[in-house]
Amino acid sequence: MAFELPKLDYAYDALEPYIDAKTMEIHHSKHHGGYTGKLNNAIMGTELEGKPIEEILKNVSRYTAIVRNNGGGYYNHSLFWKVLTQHGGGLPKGDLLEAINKSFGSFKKFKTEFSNTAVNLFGSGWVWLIKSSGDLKITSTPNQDNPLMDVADKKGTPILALDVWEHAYYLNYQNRRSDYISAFWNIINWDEVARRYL
Ligand code: MN3
Repeated sequence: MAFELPKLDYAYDALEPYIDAKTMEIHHSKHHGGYTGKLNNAIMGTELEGKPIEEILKNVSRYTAIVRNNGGGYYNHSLFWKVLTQHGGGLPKGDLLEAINKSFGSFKKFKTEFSNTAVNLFGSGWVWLIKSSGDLKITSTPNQDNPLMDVADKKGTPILALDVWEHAYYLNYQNRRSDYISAFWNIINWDEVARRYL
């Protein structure tokens, strides 16, 4: 079974005005579609064909840069679309909010630390909220790396992701990455993040 580009749960224009339809269309169909196709081509006929993506990422240091970059790209975007919704924003609830308060002091402090990590990430990469040995942590990765990879500095299970590649925001925000990061907080699907936290 080859990996498939997942369908979005919403229309390309659903996240406007925070993320514009054209950016969503290119990002999903071309960028995510590209990673998916290249991953499939790279593993076709190899021992990796048919393995779950998490399994491939866990041992990614053993494989080629093509598998690392496109396997990460496939996984990262699949998660990113899921943690966004037009009905998003506000505060997380229940156990997740409690865990955030415990790990970061308050939701406000968490938001500041996550946003600063995203603003200050040099070049292309991702910012993550991860579950790691019973705790919540914020981390970033370069390129299409992620915290599931054996090469990651901080490892854990990603429950929230933010794509800070320029292709994620440049059409609408140009060089204003911090405006894109502020907009992100209005479209976070906290129910989905909470589901992944449990
Ligand atoms: Mn991207």
